[in-house]
Amino acid sequence: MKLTIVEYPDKRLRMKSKEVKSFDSSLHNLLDSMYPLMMDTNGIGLAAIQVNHPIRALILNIPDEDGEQPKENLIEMINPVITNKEGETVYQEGCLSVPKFYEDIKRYETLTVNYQDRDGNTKTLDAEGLLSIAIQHEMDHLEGILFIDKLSYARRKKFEKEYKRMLKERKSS
Ligand code: Y12
Ligand code: CO
Repeated sequence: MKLTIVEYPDKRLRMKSKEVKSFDSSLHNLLDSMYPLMMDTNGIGLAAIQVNHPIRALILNIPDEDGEQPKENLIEMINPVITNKEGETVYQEGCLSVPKFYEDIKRYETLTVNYQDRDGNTKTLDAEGLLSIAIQHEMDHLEGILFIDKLSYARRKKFEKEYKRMLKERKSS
């Protein structure tokens, strides 16, 4: 399946993703196609809505201590729900749908998430560190929320100005 990343300010990123009810080959094909795209673009997380499939599915592959992202570490989450969240942490986030921009964002430090795997089996995961942050970032995509929505008014204004300039430069080169 040929997939491309939908980029801000595309309105498709603002849709609320639908619950996955069929754990069939079309879901598996989508997940199988998202993985190489995420790896080729140096991503650590990608939600299906970012490739124009507004369903509650996301993938994550957090780099290990050597900075490697072996496929064994790939996590596929379908219909995730956060059941517990604690603490506070700030991390400089980026997003494949908002290229070239990184901003400090406040998130919960740890969380527990219930989800289904690609075959519909129920799972529970306790997450901390970058995994916890990435889960929250990707789950926001399922609600049509982007990390830039969490910026202060002044930071957002600055971002919009710089992003517009970046898009213009990209168009002309
Ligand atoms: C912390 C950090 C990231 C997340 C959410 C997942 N975000 C990403 O995976 C972002 C990846 C990304 C990759 C880029 O590199 C390429 O596109 C080749 C990138 O660079 C450019 O756009 C030039 C930006 C972002 C949650 C928590
Ligand atoms: Co993102």
